[in-house]
Amino acid sequence: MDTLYKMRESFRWYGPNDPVPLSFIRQAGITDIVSALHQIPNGEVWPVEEIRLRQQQVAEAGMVWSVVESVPVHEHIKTQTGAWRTYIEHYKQTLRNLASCGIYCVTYNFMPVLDWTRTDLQYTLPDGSKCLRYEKAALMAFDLFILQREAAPQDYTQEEVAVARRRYEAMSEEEKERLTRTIIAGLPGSEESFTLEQFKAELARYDGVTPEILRAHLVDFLKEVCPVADELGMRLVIHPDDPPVPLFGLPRILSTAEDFRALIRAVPNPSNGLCLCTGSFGVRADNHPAAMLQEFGERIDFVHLRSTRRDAEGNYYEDNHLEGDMDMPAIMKALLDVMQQRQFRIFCRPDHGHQMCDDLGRKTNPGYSFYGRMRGIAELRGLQEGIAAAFRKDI
Ligand code: DNO
Repeated sequence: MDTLYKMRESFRWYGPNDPVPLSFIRQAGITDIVSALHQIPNGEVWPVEEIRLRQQQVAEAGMVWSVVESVPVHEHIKTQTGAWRTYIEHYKQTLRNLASCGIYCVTYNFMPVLDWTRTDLQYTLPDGSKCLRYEKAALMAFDLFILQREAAPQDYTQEEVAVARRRYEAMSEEEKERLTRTIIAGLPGSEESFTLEQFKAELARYDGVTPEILRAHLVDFLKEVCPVADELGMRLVIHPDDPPVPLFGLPRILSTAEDFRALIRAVPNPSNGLCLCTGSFGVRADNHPAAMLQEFGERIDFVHLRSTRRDAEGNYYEDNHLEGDMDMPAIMKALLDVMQQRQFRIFCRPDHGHQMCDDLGRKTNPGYSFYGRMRGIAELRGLQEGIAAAFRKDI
């Protein structure tokens, strides 16, 4: 059994301002930390001294900072405007600095304007815990009637507009404000937050940027940074679109297995990798995370384990890690198989968790409270042990 390659269990930590202390994370049995230098503005080089300082803080708590999530890609790189070439050079330098400190796995995403998006950060479940939820009618109501995006009516069917209108009319002023904040004020890790006017201006930068154009910009970016990462022995893992559907008329380019297939066809460099976020991909019934692990396992160095539960209206909420629509045993089995084939322990973290128990009364980063994630890793670890033990002949 000892020779089995198992998950390298990690937890996200937002740095010294994170309400969850490193000591708690260690007591959850975690060995590796996923972090980022959130204090550095997007597009700037991450200085070696600051990387070392974060490493030291993590080391003092008895763990290792192994994965960066994320080095954000500046909007100008995505739109190829302004100083985008300079930002690419900065990105390369940040990679060199990280590698010189012994950090080789870097997550990023190429979602325009907004990073991940939800409409409710406090959706109460029957057991009293709270989770993150995406409600399509609320998103449409925001787009059509709060933001009043000009092109929005063309993006929806008449039936959808009617649903959104009913939803909007039923909202209190307070609910409208909360929804607006939830969508544009920036979820943890997204680094950007906007007012309604700023948000409109940011969206306008993407007028005329089709998915094909955005994809070409991603390819151009990777053709620049991957050779550097290859040489440094690094892996750049792209995080999928969350949710994996178009929002606010923005192009989406990493929502399916075919999207990643196309990306490695265009940029076959070994450093071009995938962050398999089961919860993001799993929102679409046509995505199969276990099959993606089998197909892209060689390039997956980082896995987010999370399960969503969707309904027929296009809404979903984040369920307990072993519940919801994801076939977590199949995912875990595929993960174990890939790790044995590669003889490599893949970094995995329980992604998000319910706000529960003592965390209910605390201020927490949405999705990143402590107890829910601890429940998640405990269940996932148990699942892994069970599947691993089933390979044994002596029990
Ligand atoms: C949400 C996270 C995202 C993710 C970035 C990666 O919880 O999965 O914020 O870190 O999209 O670039």
